[in-house]
Amino acid sequence: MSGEKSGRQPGAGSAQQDGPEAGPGDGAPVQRGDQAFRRRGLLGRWPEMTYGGALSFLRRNYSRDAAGADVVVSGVPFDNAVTFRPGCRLGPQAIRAASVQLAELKAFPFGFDPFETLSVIDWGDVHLDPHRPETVLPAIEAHAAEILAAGARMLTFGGDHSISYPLLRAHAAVHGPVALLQVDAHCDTWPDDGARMDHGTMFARAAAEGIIDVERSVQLGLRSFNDRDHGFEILTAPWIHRNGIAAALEVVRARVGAAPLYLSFDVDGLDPAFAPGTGTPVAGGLASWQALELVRGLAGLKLIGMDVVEVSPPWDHAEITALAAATVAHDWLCLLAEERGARRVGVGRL
Ligand SMILES: [Mn+2]
Repeated sequence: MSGEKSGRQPGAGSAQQDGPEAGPGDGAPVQRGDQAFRRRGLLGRWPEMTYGGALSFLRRNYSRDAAGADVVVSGVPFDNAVTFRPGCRLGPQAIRAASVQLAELKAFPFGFDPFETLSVIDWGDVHLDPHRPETVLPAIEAHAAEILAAGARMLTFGGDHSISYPLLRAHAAVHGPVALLQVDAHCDTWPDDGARMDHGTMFARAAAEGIIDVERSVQLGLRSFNDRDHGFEILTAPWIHRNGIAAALEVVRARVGAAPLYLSFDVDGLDPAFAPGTGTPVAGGLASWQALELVRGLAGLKLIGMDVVEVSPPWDHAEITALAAATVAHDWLCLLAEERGARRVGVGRL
């Protein structure tokens, strides 16, 4: 399922900056701008104005053809299931907009361009009718099933956290019960009768249905109290602050082992200082740098899918939250690029 070679990748390497640039080796004309719909092939990149152009995630091609794509990025603009402040239906657009600078240079700290080896498309947003709420979760699950059937992995932007439930159902249909790494302020395992549409209960339902293997799963960053742990390993935010991300990664690696790992990143796992743009903020959370260290430390695990949820642009300031969300997603893609042969090149003390 490797992507088609573009053959023209003047954006890679030294030609990324503005100004005169040598054409690629084959003498083809240099392309600039709006590669989200102008690029042929799924690999490589070329120069963009960071402040303009089509806002696909990381400037990848907009496409509804998952064949040949290693990863399909899509948005799920849905926030009917929130319990406090709404607005995260606008999350996918904001994450795409915040991703532009990450599409310019080689990835930090990896030292490679992930899109020389990893083919990624932006599928756009799943069309939903929030006024027929009974249709929403099945539509998300059907979307995910279609992508997974094409052999691609999914990177999905919410939307509120309830969207993880249909996504997990589709992933479990392919992989069996999956290990869940949930970064979150909240447990999201409050009582669920199987019919609720609630961003605070769906992991209790997922555990009860057996689509996640709680014995292999970790909730990380929590700072809300629940009398029941539902069998999850819970690493609270205070525990991480006292013990560090390296210790958290040891627990995660031991717990997950070789199981298929789905990463669900609720941006409210970050402290409100680092993610003000979310509907249910809780003080005392992770810093952006801790979240990035965590994601980068997942290399080598069986990474099957990721979602980033609860980014609510109306509550954001200076795109702080959207940028953090875009960056954790970008770094997860870099791990997949490493699987495909990209090699980390260190400059300076890393
Ligand atoms: Mn959550």
